[in-house]
This record gives sequence, C-alpha cells and structure tokens, in this order.
Amino acid sequence: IDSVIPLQSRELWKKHEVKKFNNGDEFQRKFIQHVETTLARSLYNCDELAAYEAASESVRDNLIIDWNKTQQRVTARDPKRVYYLSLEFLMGRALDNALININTGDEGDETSREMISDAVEQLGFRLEDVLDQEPDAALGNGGLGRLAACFVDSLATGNYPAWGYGLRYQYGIFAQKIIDGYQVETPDYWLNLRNPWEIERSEIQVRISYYGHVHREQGSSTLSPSSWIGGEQVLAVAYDMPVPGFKTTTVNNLRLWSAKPTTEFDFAKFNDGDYTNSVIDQQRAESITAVLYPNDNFESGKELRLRQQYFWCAASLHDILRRFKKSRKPWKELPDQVAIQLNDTHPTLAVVELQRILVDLEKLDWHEAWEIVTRTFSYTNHTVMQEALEKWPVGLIGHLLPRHLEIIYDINWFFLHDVEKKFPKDVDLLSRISIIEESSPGRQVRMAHLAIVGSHKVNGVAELHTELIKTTIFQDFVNIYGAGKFTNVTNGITPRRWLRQANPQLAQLISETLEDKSDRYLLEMSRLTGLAKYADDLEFQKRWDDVKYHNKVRLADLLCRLNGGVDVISRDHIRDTLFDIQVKRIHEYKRQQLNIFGVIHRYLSMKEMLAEGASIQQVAAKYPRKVSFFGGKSAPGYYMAKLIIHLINSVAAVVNNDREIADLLKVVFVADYNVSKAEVLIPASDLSQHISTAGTEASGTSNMKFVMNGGLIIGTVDGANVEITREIGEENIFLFGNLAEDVEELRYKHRYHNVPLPETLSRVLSVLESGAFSPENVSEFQPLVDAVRQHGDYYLISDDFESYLASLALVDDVYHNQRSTWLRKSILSVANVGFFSSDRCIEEYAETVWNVEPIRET
Ligand code: Z16
Repeated sequence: IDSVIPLQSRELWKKHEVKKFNNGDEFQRKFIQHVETTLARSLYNCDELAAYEAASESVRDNLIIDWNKTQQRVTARDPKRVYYLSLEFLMGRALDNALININTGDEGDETSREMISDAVEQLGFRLEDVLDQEPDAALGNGGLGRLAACFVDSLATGNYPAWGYGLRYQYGIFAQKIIDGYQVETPDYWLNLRNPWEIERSEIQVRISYYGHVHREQGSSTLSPSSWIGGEQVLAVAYDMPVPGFKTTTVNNLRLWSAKPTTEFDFAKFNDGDYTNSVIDQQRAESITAVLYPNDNFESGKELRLRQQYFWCAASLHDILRRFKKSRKPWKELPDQVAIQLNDTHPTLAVVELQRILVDLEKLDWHEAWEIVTRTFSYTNHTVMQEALEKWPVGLIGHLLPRHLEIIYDINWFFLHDVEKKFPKDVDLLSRISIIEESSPGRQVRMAHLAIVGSHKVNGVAELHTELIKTTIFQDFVNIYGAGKFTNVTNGITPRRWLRQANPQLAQLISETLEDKSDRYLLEMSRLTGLAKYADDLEFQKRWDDVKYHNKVRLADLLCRLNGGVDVISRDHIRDTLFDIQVKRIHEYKRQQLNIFGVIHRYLSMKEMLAEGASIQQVAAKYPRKVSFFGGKSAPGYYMAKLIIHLINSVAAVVNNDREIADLLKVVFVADYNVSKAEVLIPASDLSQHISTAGTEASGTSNMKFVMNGGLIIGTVDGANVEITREIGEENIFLFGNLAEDVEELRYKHRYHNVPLPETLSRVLSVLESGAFSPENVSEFQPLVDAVRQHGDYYLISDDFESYLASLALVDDVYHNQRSTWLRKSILSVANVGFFSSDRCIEEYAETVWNVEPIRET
C-alpha cells in the first residue's frame, strides 16, 4: 500500500506500534488515561457519565486498531465490495455491543465482557449503570432502519468487505413524551454529549451542487455529455463509526455524511457589502442533515427530504468511485468491484447520479454506461402500501437537479422503447410501467419504477411479501424482465444484540445447556436445535421459566424507575401474570386499535361478570392475570395514530384505577419506545402481538426478536409470521384472522354492503361512543369508531375480531392452565429460530444478489 513515509522511518513506526489492551489491568490504565487527558477529569470528578465516556474511548481504541487493519487488508486484496445505502441506521447503543464483540476469537486475545465488567467494578462503578449512560443512536424510524443496523453487524461478522452509507442527522427520531395521555414530540439532540463512537474525517469532503442549469454543445442531444453548472453548493463531511464483527478482527465502517457550508460566499451579496447575510446564507447548508424525517411507511414529499437524498447519494457515490479509481481498472469492471444495495427507493437518485458521472464526466457512451449502472445496483422493496411508495413531482426534481431530470427522461424513453418492442401497441401497459406518472396536478417520478429499471435484482423481505410484489405492484415488470430479476430474501436480526446482549440470562442458560462455552451458537444458530431435547424436561422448564421471570422483574424495575420510583404493575404476582406486549410504530395497518379494542372487550366482560354477581375468583378463572403493554411512536402528523395512543392511555387510566377488578388486568403504555427499551421489553414478554391486516406488513422483524427470546406470538398470517410458523411449527404460534388473498373481497363487501358487526365489537364501539373513556370530550374517539362502522373498515377490524378474541382465550388457557405445555412451546420456538439470524440473510444477499465473498483473515 502506498505511503508517504520514507522507508527508513518505517522501522520506527513499527517500534512504537499502538497495541490493544488485552487484560483488565491494561484496560484500567487506558480508562484512567482517558479520564485524565481525553476528558480532562480525574479521580475526584469522575461520575458515571465520565466512566461511560472513558470506557467507550478505551474500547474504541481497540476497535480502531482492528478497523485500520481491516481497511488495509481490503485495500491490499482489492476484492468486490458491498455498499449498503440506507437513509436510516437505527443503531441504538454501541458500548455493550462492542464489549460482546471485542474478543476477536484470536489466540492470545483475553479480552471479554466479563473481564471489563470486573475491571470497571474495581474502578468503583457498576457496568450496568455505566452502560445506561449512553444515549441511543436513533437515526431511524422503525423496521427499515433497524434492519440496516442488523445488516452491518452481520456483514462485519461474516467478514464481508462492506460499508454502510447514511446521513449523520443532528436530531434522530424525536423523543416521545406522553402528556395527559397524548404524544408530544421533543427533539432528540443526541450529539449534546460528545460521541465517542464517531470519527470525524474533516479531510474527507465532497462538494454537492443543487439547482443551476445545463450546458451542451449546440445541436447535441441530452444523451451526449452535458455540463451541469450547479447554483447552490454545500460540503458533505464524512463521519465514520466502527462496526465490529463477532469473534473476528473485522471492523467495518459506517460512513455518515454531515452537511457543512462551503468557504465560498455568494459574491454578489459579498460585493454589495452584505457580508453578514452572505455568511447567514451559508449557514443554511447545515439544515440539510439537521433532522431525520419521522415517517414510517409514509412519504410526505418535502423538498428538504429530496435535498437530503441527493446530498447523500452524490457524496456516497463520489466516495465509492474515488476508491474504485485507485485500482485503475476500466469502467466496465465497476460491477465486478462494486455492489450497491438500495435500501428502499430513498437512494434511487444514486442510479441517475452514476449514469450522469459516466456520461457527462467520464464521457462513456450512454448504453455502455447504462449497462454498468444496472449491473451495479440492486433494490430492496419494503412495502406494498401506496402511501409509502415514493413519488416526486417532475417540477421539483427539474428545479433542484435539472440534469438528473433529463437523464430520468432518457432512461424512461429507452425503457419504454424496449417494452414497446416486446409488447407492441399495449398503451395501457406503457402508461402503467412508465417511470413518469401522468397525474394531475402534475407529472411525478415513480421512484420504485426507476429503481427496478436501474437494478439487476429486486427483492422483497419475506416470502409472502415477495409473492405479493410479483403479483400486484410489480407484476408488469415480472412480465417484462422475467421472474428471475425478482427474488426473496427474508429479513433477519442479529442474535448478538437481540439474544446475547438483550437477554444475558437466557444466553447463559443456552450456552450451558449446549455445552457451548465460547458461544458458537451465536454464529451457527442451527446449534439451537440442541435445545429441543429438553423441551419436556421439567427441571429445564423451571430454569427456562426462571429466566423469563427474571426478565419480567427487570422490566418492572425499568418501569418503576421511569415512573419516578412508583411501581406501575403489582410485584406480587409477576410469575403468574401474562406479559402481553405490542411494541412497534403506531400505524392503522399494524392494528394497535384491534389490540386495545380487545382489551376493552376483556374489561367490559369482567365488569359484566361482576355486575351479574360473579366472584372475583370466578372472573379470574375466565380472565386470568394479564398486563397489556403498548409502546411505539406515531408520525407527528398522523392523526389517527395519535388518537390510538390517546385511546390506549385513556383505557389505561380507567382500567388501572378500577379497584373492582383487583389488578387482574393492567394496561401500560411505555413512552418513548426505542432500541434500548426494546432490549428490556422483548426478553420480558410471554406473548407478543403481530396482528397487521394480512398482506400489509412486508415482513416485521420484532416478531423474530420475540421468538428468539422465548416469547410466543399471537399473529395474523402476514409477513414473516408465515415463515416463523413454518420453522417453529404451527402448534407453537397463535394464528388468527383472514388471509391476504381474502382481503380484496372483504374490502369490496364493506364498501358496497352493510356488513353487520360481531356483537362483541359492537359493544366495544358503543361504549367508546358513550364517552366512557373520554368523559371530558365524549366524541373524542368517534373517528376510530367511524373508521370501522362508516368508512369501510379498511383494516378489517370487524372481520378479524372474533377469531382474535378466540385466539386470546386460547392463550390464557395454555398460559395459566397448561404451563408446562406453554414452556415446551417456548423452548421449541427458540430451538428453531435459527433461520432468522441476519447472518443467514446476509449470506443470501452475498450469494444471490451481490456476488461477493468474505475476506478471510490471514
Ligand atoms: C419501514 O420501516 C418499513 C417499510 C417501509 O416501506 C418504510 C419503512 Cl420506514 C418496514 C416494514 O414495514 C416492515 O414490515 C419490515 O420488516 C421492515 O421495513 C424491514 O424490511
């Protein structure tokens, strides 16, 4: 590898080579050094926050040494690399994860999480409290962003030469406060504290242009080299986060771009003597990476969002191509050196930007360039819902990126031309598949169509979802390109964070039982099948149950702390209280309203029994102890989702304060659900709910997390629930409701006929209308009632309600009257969850989409 250091100096560099700490003593030395010099503190003012920072700096030092080696290794071998472009990376906390991954598995590497825990304790701190100081890196909304975080973990663990590219938002997803039962958004200024996990690369800057105009030689077409003279300019500055793999020295990179003003002024203003305004204008550049858009499964089409997308695509591509150019290979070999994965359509402008660079700057022939582009990109679709599919007004793109709009039109022209040759005179087909939608008030660019046309592979994220995209929204494209372009890669989750880190007790029990001291099962999850033989072992079941009990107490402790030291749920009966959890973004299609209607039904039925003279024991026999937990954020502008949050809190206020039902039922809304809270909630669940209207949840990934932690699922036949059922066995999951194939017909019925509601649901809705849960504003929840009764029940609440209740009743019975059967289901679920490791998922991408291989350490 090239270096500016003269040969005779290199011996000296090697003599002073920086070494990783390798035992508790060396860690403590580093820790204290960081307290003194990095933090400018001392023994006398080192609090838990400082301890977190010093511990992180020390661990980071080790990671960076391996990070450097990994990058040198990749540069030297120059293999094909993967770039994962995602507008969201929902990373959560880094320190605990780094502690778990820090032992590289190399001979002589003595570091371990336990070692550091002891070392920290000797220095006067409890590791758990130190870890708790870290703010979440919450640069994502929900499933899509967390998937990207699991993927970079698995890419590093699998030793793939792979980088993530994203944006360094100053404000991540908002912090949710619940005030008087309503969601209130507060800014997440996560960079308030210095962030030990990022390395500022102030020397890596890319100039990004917007607006301006396009020049071309007289008489030449838009297909020939053109020069775009941008108007506004901003700088993209790189910030790197190390991503350590598990049991490997591979440390990959997550590169996040931050917007900075250029040092050039608007000379017109400057010459007018308006220096101050010229500086202020520049300052506006920083707003590009100020904030993450807080929508999940919804596109709002704001200009600033488009500016973010281009900023990130242009900076990332520039960086990727700079690296490619170092190897001095011809352009046609780009697809043999580079695979770029588009996480949803958000980075689709990268397709256009690459075509622009190849044609306008590198002077390649249009078709030669386009061949290179399509062989480089592949695209993952995450939804079939219309409101979540990106479309940008042609006028907006043409104004912000005039040359890119020309290129989009040309891409579309050639595409439609080819289709016309294959399917002559099918005008309807052409208008359906066109990248440009001729809509009023104006034309729009369909980003999914552009992503498909610009990629060699398109994948869905679960089998059912992939089937759906092939037969509905992308059916025409299957006919055009053939089915081979469309493939399924079922999502996965990293077992390091979602089992080892979130549930240390279960991890311990598993490694003991499998006699797997070095936790190899976290890499080869098929080893978990070794648990199956203990499924009916009563002694093992007891230990399994004890772990769950411990985790339920841990959740109760967290809730107590969040509630200012007052218990939210009763401590007396935790072992025989069913913890029923639904945590995910609040969305009508995810049907938290179905869940809370079910809770209301349960409460009303209990009250009715009591009113009819039943004893509390009789009530408890039918409706045994249960806590219904909810958590999740609503998009700030999503009226119905916010109303659902208020309903949940209003029901909680009534139910939790009703002495008559004697704590048999509780409702808890956990405010500000995020990755670090998920790590406590998920291991504590007996049952979790994944109850989307069939066909709407592309995959879901928390379903996998709950199963990996020994929770059972109540769910619809949707997304990855289908494959979970196949893997763990249908006797180990509680499925209910209509199938995806029936949805269209049911919706049609609701639109054109007056379908009577089941009596159970009717009662719930009438009580809601009576204002029983909103005494100060009787009609407050009317919109939720009307959605079912008046507006066609789009999410099929009424069609699924009865089978949902029946399924919940079965859950109660098995949990309370057949505990051993329940535990058997739980053990068998974990034994068979291995398929859902994101390591498997990444291997599938590597083989079937990217054609890349791991780099073996030497
Ligand atoms: C998102 O989180 C998802 C889809 C989408 O179009 C936009 C966002 Cl922000 C989710 C899906 O809803 C979920 O089913 C899936 O598991 C997840 O993406 C990862 O694929």
